[in-house]
Amino acid sequence: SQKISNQKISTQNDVSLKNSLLKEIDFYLVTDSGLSKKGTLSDVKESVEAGCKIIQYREKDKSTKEMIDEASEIKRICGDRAIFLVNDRIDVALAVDADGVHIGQDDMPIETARKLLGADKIIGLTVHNVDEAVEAEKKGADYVGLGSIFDTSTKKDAGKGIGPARIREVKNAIKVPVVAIGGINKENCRSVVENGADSLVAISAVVCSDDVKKETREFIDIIKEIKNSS
Ligand code: 3NM
Repeated sequence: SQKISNQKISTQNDVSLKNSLLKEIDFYLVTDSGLSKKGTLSDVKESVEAGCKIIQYREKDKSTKEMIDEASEIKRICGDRAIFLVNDRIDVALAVDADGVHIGQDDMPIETARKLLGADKIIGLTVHNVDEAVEAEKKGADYVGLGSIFDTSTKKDAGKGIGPARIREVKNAIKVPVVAIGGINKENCRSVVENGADSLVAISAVVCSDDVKKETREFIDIIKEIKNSS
């Protein structure tokens, strides 16, 4: 597979390339400064060094100025090695020229986000079921985040886990990549990948550990191994 660096440039205005680029990702890191042991910047650095190819900056407790400073630092760390998305805050994504955003069902409507960001940027949308996933694809989402797969305490309003079988239902209904999120750890991630997830997010399982680099590496190895054997 081509290096992310070449593809990041050639994704411009090409939906199918964006799609194949996103499908290549195994492990997807979402930051959480509240849970992090060593801080968001350290987590991003270690995870990217371990081979993580996509970072989502998710920050709920900092000022806009602090977020812009941190986001530009994350963008620098990602460089050509990883895609850099900002959760929810289209303004922050635009301010630092991130690769795109990840938004939820109650955030800015996807059509509005697309108008502000343009065709080149990646937009991911959180969905919980087949109907929302089909709708997300129709409205131009480049990927969907499906959750919460298992129960989790990381996101207070995540609701009960929908179970990994839902991943297969959603995969069968849409063409854009499906990113699984919520309560995923190294023990239960097998069922997530076997049910067709293109990639998966683990927040607490990675940022609460003493060695983010090692945890990321292990997730990537496990996911690759399962994908290659199925
Ligand atoms: N979104 P952990 S669950 C940020 O269901 C987020 O949409 C979710 O953290 C959703 O890996 C979640 O620690 C938290 O469970 C995921």
